[in-house]
Amino acid sequence: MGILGKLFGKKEKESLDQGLQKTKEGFFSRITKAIAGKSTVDEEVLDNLEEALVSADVGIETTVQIIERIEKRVKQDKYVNTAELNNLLQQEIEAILVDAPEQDYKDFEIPEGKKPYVILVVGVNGVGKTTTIGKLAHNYKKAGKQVILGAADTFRAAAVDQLTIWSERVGVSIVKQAMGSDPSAVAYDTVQSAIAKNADVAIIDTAGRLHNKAHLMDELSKIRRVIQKLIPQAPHEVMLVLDGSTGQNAVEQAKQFIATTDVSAISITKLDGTAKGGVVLAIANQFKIPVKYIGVGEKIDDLIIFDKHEFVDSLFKLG
Ligand SMILES: Nc1nc2c(ncn2[C@@H]2O[C@H](COP(=O)(O)OP(=O)(O)OP(=O)(O)O)[C@@H](O)[C@H]2O)c(=O)[nH]1
Ligand SMILES: [Mg+2]
Repeated sequence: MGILGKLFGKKEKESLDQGLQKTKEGFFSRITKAIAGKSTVDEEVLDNLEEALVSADVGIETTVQIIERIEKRVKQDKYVNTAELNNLLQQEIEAILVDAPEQDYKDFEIPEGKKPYVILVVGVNGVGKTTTIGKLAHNYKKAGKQVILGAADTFRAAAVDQLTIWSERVGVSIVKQAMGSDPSAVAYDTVQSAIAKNADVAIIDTAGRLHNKAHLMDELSKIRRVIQKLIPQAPHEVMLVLDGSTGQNAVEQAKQFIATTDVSAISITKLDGTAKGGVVLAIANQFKIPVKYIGVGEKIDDLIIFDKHEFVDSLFKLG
């Protein structure tokens, strides 16, 4: 309770509510429509609800699970009126979302014996990797941690510049090399520097890539192997960043990335300004990999720790 109580303060809840505004509006109008004019939860309501969830980007797999659970509850409780449906939905949705086994990250603490904690950030082009790294670095720094960023996206000069700007904004150091140099060499340098400086966290940025480009996926494996020469257990975290505003596309990307690389955590960005936030439910249910953070804006403070209870609560709260 202590941890959550502290992190999920009023400010976090407000930015979550605000970030989910468009999704909430869409989600709600659909659910309200699904039960309009009905008093009990019958077959027709369930059908409508199923359709509402699918069109709210919850995805078929996850929707089917939710509907099955609601059906079961309705059978058990015999008579469920539509007024109770929101509550029931909220409970059943929360129950199928994955929680991270370890909760340290909610406090931006480093797990025992994992210093420097090495995070490798991966994903498709333009999903928000570099921005998420900047926000993460800010949060770790706020928690009193020493952070080093590694600019292993050497594909474009602008990529290194962008991460450099974030490092200055946050006030953390950065390891970089010339554009076009070997990304694994930059990753190695970053981890080596983190060890030398006794830093707490090293966050490595990578170039955007598609899962079906074999040579680019091999490059990720190489980064991993090279880092392991310094710390055998590293990277401690491989963070897949997904753009929530792409809806089911983000689910597809997750599927492909998870199949080809050892993803251990997920961040979902750009939930502000999209009505497709229901996709978070699909991702947090389907992959058994914890969604750790969500992005609700471009600014340094626009990263929120994903907490399934708070997320579902915000989703169902209108106004
Ligand atoms: N509205 C909004 N914009 C975001 C969010 N996260 C990132 N962005 C924006 O998305 C755009 C792409 O972000 P980057 O961080 O450069 O994405 P990237 O994955 O590093 O891109 P590449 O390095 O080109 O693959 C930028 O304009 C960011 O400001 C978010 O949570 N909300
Ligand atoms: Mg980038």
